[in-house]
Amino acid sequence: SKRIPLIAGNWKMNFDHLEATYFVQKLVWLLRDARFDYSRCEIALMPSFTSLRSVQVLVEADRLKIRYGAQSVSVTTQGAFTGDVSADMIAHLGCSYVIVGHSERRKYHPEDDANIVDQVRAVLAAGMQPILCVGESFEERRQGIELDFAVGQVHDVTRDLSDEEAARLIIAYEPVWAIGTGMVATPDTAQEAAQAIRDDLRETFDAQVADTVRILYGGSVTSRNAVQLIEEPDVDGFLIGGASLDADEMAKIARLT
Ligand code: G2H
Repeated sequence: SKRIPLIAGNWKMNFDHLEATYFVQKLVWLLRDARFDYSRCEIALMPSFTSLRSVQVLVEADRLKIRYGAQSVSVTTQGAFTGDVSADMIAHLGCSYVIVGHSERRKYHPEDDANIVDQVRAVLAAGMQPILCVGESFEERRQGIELDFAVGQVHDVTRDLSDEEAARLIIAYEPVWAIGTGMVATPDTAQEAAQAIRDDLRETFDAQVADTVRILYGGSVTSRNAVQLIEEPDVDGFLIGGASLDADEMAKIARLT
């Protein structure tokens, strides 16, 4: 593929800052031991807000080639919003990415389409790349409308973006039925959705945008099932939850690219 793959670990609400720094050191050691070539693929970790500063200090002190980001962001820039964290605060911690619209956020927090569009804009304005999560539930798949649904979720966000903004998007196709369930999508299913999303980008933007945007697969990815998934032409990497809590798994998956 013309795109550099991205292997991103979504730690969700796991690891305090000490565990986070220990993990990063272990992962880097494993990759060094395997003589991993960082030009082959990008590796990113998404810790909790409370770990970001520790990860930044470690990455900068040791000049590590690991990237990192946050799991959500406020849609406002500053002010009386108790408990929220702004895009600039995240960017100033050296973050490259912010996950936006993960299905767990859509479910447990009132994150609707309008809010998700605003988060994407906030992340872009702060100079980072949003990892926009989309994907159908089992119900939509049962009705046979899964592709329209996932493409529609992407379209809700992209329709207001310029070509330059859209080119900086990363999209994660994460069917809700595959998240944390052990029911991974087949390579065909992942490719079909990624291709439908890319086709829609091609219709909405310059062809170059569609060729640039990385589309990840997420949902019960492990080093075993990743072998086949990464072969698909429109799957440009993974957003990994459970398996990203295991440094050996992350190193193995990165080495498949
Ligand atoms: C999907 C994924 C990471 P898991 O949420 O975003 O988690 O790999 O545990 O299914």
